[in-house]
Amino acid sequence: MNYELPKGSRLLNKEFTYGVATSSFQIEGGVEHRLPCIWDTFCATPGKVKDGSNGDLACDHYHLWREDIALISSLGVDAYRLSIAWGRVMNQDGSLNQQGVDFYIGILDELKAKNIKSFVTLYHWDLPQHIEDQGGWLNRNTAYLFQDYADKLSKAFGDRVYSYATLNEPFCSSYLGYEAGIHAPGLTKKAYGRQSAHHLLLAHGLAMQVLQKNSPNSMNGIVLNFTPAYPLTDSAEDKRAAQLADDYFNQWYIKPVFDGAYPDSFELLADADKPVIEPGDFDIIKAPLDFLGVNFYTRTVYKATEGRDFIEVDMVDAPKTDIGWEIYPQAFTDLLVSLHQKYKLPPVYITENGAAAADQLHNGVVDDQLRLSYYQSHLNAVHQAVEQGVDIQGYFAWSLMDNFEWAEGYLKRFGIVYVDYNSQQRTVKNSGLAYKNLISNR
Ligand code: GBH
Repeated sequence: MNYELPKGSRLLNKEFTYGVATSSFQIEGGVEHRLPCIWDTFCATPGKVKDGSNGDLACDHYHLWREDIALISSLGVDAYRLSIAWGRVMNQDGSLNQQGVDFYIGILDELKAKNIKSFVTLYHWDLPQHIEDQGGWLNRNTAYLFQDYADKLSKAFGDRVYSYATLNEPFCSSYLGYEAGIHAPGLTKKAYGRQSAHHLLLAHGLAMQVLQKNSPNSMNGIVLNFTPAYPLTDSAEDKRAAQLADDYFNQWYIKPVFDGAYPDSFELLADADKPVIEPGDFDIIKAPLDFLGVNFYTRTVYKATEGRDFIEVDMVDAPKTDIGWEIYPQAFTDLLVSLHQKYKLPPVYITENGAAAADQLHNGVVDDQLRLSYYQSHLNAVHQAVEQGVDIQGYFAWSLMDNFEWAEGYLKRFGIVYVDYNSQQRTVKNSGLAYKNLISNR
């Protein structure tokens, strides 16, 4: 089993970084050793998470982290992307929780000992509940609390971290959390989505200031997700619909970071939906980055419709993963090339890419053909973007192992390693064995 790439591809270069990714709430468990967060509350609200599950145990990584790092090391990867649970390292009074800090220091030191680069994300959606109780990301002060957290933690970590990302996917935190209600905290108001997005972006800029000061030798940036928008037909109406959707879901989060402005279609917002923006905010938000993390899974197709800017079209006959997302690798290449054309990008890392599949363990083997072919076609798509001039330096598989898939609970599996949730046994899937071969054959 192996993934094939064209001879001479940059993706076969030893300098190209291969990694695996996880996030705190999705794998750690160890809930009694941290503050409650908005996802604990959301999970406890009936009807929000499909299987009624929660993150109390998850993959029990809180206790199994040494074994998990040995597993990561056995895959031969160059890097591991993890996130920090804010409420594990900070107390409610804003002081550091040394026990939580030591938990992550243990991980960072073990990674270093195994020669694995640490890519640390400071916020992957698990906002401490007491901060949500003060308005969460609707409260401007949360951006300053985040800066303070980033400041204290990066001082405590010293020079252990190879790369910091401020936020993972502010689109998900703001739109899914405060506007569509699919994620915690489950609010549903357009004005909330837009205001929380602005405060998240501000939090990113404020955190960049302290990271660049406290940790000048680490590579600091942000991780954004993109779901490229395609028009159903070539009609001017459908093209406009796709363009507006692209602005709303994608460019909204990257344009402020690189250009210090929202897309022009910001002006289409009703006044009541426009976020409060203070003078100087964009100067903070557009802090220079050492890298941009790009997460990609799928595309969405849109058409024009009466009375709305756009409406999503379900591509009924298209190939899809087990979570219903269309498999369309060309969108990955097109996305990377278009970002490169639109913005003055720093080096790009693909910080997440992967597929959900209905995996089964048979005699110690998980033959995940769908995921194997997904990774093959998407590695090719990254190669194509490199060929077209995009400076892509690395690629992380989402995810190291099956884990808590947010509103889908444990029903959807994204790992290249299978997790038996009864025994907590891990089994490398065939997609993971192929990844290991690709990396070692470079
Ligand atoms: C990532 O989010 C997360 O960072 C990670 O924690 C998560 O486990 C992983 O993806 C898998 O979900 O929702 O049908 O409209 C990705 C979030 C996925 C949001 C694609 C937009 C568009 C398809 N994005 N989604 S749909």
